Amino acid sequence: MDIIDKLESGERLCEKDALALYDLDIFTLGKYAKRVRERLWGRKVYFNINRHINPTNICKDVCKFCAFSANRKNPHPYKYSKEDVLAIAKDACERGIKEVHIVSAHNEEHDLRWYIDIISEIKKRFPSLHIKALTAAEVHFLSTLGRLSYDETLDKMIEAGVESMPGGGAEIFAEDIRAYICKGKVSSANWLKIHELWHEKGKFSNATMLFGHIEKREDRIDHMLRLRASQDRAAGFNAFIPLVYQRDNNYLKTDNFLGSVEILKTIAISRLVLDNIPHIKAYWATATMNLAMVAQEFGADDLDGTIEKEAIQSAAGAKSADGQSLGDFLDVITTSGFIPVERDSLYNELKVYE
Ligand code: V47
Repeated sequence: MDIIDKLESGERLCEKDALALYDLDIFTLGKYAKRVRERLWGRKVYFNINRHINPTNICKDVCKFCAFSANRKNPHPYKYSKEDVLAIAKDACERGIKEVHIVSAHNEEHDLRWYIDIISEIKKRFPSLHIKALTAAEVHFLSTLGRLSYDETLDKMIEAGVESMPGGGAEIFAEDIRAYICKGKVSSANWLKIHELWHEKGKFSNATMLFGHIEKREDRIDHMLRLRASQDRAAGFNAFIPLVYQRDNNYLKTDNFLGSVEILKTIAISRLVLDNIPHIKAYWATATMNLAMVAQEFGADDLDGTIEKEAIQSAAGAKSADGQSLGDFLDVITTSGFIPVERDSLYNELKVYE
């Protein structure tokens, strides 16, 4: 069966098919990705009103792509106190923000106890805030530091009030690339294992992929297929988030910087390959707002949120440091022909802006 017949029939795509999709022209590929997106979500595009909090940038690991952590190129280490984090959460809650997204560097002074205290306190004082916190990379780091199993760490997170896990730290699963760009970070197998354990506890999470650096198309497809297999084993990924590599102020040099067509193709392919993950997020902080709008026509149905403060990608050159105002966000979505839908962190619809 040729690839177009397979797309027409909706049959599950194998590795060879997925790679062949890159050879289709962008409009043919887009047509099929859009068809899936519209079957699932019509013209709706989801977002939430959230606030990112990054408590420290002091990190024991050295990921070559990271411009956020304090190092020779970023000589500005910081560490929030618990009071700092609580003040941000209070301010967010008072302004109607629904989710705090807490991710950080791997700092030995901030152990699991530190996060558990702060998260339980946020939950106690501001019960309406959904807490999305701690990537699988952090779970691995905190478990190792505290000599706990992943299972014990995840249980403590749940007890403290973490409701969902973000998708960071996945980077690219191919071991040779991973060893070069983020040596020492959680392994691909353990990243997947942590998410599967989390899902088996009835909880949801996201999955990212960092692309546009030294990886090849094959590595992106391999990454998607490992996620699809994991979702088959223990479902719980709500969204796949392809993060476009930002190249400023870091140690990962590449000549492979991607153009818009390759980015859109990758988003479209993810929609077609990941037939068991409901949402594909065009993360505007790395894709840019303009390309994120176009990506809605190529399979993406989610735009993350208004973000407010973004420290990780903006350190590497993205124009996302101050988030988006809700008004601007809604205007751009509406004028691009989509229906903005404010969602909560678990994709329940809160408000449809028709
Ligand atoms: O894992 C670091 C990425 C991630 C760069 O789950 C970079 O809803 C691009 O995971 N260029 C953390 N990306 C952020 C993250 C995330 C963001 C938004 C929503 C969700 C979610 C998760 O940031 C890291 C890493 O892959 N990152 N440096 C860079 N130079």
